[in-house]
Amino acid sequence: QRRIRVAVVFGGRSSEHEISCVTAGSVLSVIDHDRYEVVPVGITKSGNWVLTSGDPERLRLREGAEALPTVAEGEGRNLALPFDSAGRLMVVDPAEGPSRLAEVDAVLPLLHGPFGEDGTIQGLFEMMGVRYAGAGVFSSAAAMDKVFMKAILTGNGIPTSDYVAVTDRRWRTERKKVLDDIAELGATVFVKPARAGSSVGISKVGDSSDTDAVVAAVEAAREHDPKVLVEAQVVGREIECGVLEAEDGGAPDVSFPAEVHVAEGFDFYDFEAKYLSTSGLTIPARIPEDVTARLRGLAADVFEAMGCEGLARVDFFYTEDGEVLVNELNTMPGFTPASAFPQMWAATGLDYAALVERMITTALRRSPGLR
Ligand code: G1L
Repeated sequence: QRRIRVAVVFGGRSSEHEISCVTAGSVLSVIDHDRYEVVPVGITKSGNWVLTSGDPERLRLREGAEALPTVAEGEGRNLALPFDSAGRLMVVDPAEGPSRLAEVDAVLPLLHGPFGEDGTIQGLFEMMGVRYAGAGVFSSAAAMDKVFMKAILTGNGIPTSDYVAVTDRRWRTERKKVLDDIAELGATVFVKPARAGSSVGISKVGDSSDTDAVVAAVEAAREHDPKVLVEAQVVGREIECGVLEAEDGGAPDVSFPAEVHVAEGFDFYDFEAKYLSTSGLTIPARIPEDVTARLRGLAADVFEAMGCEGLARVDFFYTEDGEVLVNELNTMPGFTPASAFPQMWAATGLDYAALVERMITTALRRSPGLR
């Protein structure tokens, strides 16, 4: 009997191509090869799909290495994406024919940003009728769009900071009203592109009634996205929880919370500090028990309100007055063994290999189509 076939899709056109490759290396090194046949599918920086090497050694980040691992152009055979007679999309290795890749049992999409975690590749998998790990089309897209995310949270009574959505149309035709609304958010506001994956295009405005400063910040965000979110500042500790879809159809499982310590004076982390060091995390977070319970309950609420599947990381602010607000939802959290999500689950009793196994089994259990 053949092994369960799992495609690991990584690389991609985003600026985080390399971290995706390093993550794939970590995942590939713990997958149980007796149970699973891995089909490593790399996406090059220019968007070509290639059947690549699944050797975790090649994808590992080496001490003192000059270059980070990538999916190089021409390093594997190009894959074709044709439709079969039933109208399903397939992934085909032209050298072998459709036999091998058309029958993938599950996909682990390890891709960041646009065309990765925004619901687009999830749509491709839905069309292929293939099971995949993580959030579906709608949840992925809604989590990527900070404006839709806010609407869903507030609509479900989940606490989050006050905000103003600045669509392109409102910015062109009712700018005065928009600026008035922004000034009502309080003195300090954050201005962000609604759908940017990373921290680009974000600015902090210290005086929200300073029209010139707000206009400059909105225009800076609009360089990245015609839709902009302006949020009231929240001063508080940053606490996050990992959430996993239940294995028994029950309420989602939530990890112990972690506190993230943002180093003073460092606005931008280097690759190493951001992805491969656990130094900025305290797990479990040193917060009162009742706050931990509240956070874990809210993390599960966010997961369900957003219709998440598989996994998610929910980030909170915990203020001096004991208030808890949802800051962000990440449907594809950092996933090397050193990342917060695997670290939180390790502290909760699920090690990295078990976590990867769980992502596969959750994907395999899923029915394609409407769920
Ligand atoms: F497939 C999983 F397990 F659901 C999954 C998918 C993607 C877990 C974690 C991630 N994360 C990433 O792919 C990334 C953080 C490396 C994007 Cl750059």
